[in-house]
Amino acid sequence: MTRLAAHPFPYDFELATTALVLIDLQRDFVEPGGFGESLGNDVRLLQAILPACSAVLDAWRASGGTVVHTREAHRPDLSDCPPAKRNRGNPRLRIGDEGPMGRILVAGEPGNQIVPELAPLAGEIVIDKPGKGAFYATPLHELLQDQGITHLVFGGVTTEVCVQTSMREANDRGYDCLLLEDCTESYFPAFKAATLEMVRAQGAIVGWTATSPQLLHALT
Ligand code: TIU
Repeated sequence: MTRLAAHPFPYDFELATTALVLIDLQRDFVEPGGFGESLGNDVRLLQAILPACSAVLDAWRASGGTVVHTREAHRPDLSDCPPAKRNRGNPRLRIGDEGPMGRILVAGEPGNQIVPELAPLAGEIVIDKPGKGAFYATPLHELLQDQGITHLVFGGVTTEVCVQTSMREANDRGYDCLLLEDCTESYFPAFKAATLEMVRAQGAIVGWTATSPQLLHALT
């Protein structure tokens, strides 16, 4: 058993029953010309977490732990993209439109690939998800159940959108969830701070938070 001095109280986990879940660390959100920028965001803020994510991914792999990568991705015919999602707001480019990195948020396009430094290895779980949550309309829960996974350690982007949604979905499915504070980022720093607070409030109502150095120390 491994124990992290997490907030709001220690987080205990066994590596064999814990998966590292990296949410949507794809070019669409962290590079110029993708979905994130099309919504009017400064994507540079998100790039700062990539080294910490990389260190955690390397250490988790070296420990032999289960790794899950997700991508927010739609089918090329957009049959899994509700019009309400595509038509929301007034972005420069909408989902499915052709951008500098290919069609926005469409599976298989260059912008939809996970950033090279975090690219999935053969054997790792890769989930293309049409929603903000990683469990909605995906086989993730069944895949984790098959492997006996009970605990999930989260990183990825953005904190208050796809990460928090996925953590809440996981929490309702009975997983003990930890969010790595320095492996997640938002386009809005205040939203990240608020999300960390609300996740761990009320006795870890959604889950725990800790830092990547704490996890790295525990793994080595
Ligand atoms: N816009 C925003 O902050 N996020 C998303 O649309 N998707 C994810 O968080 N992956």
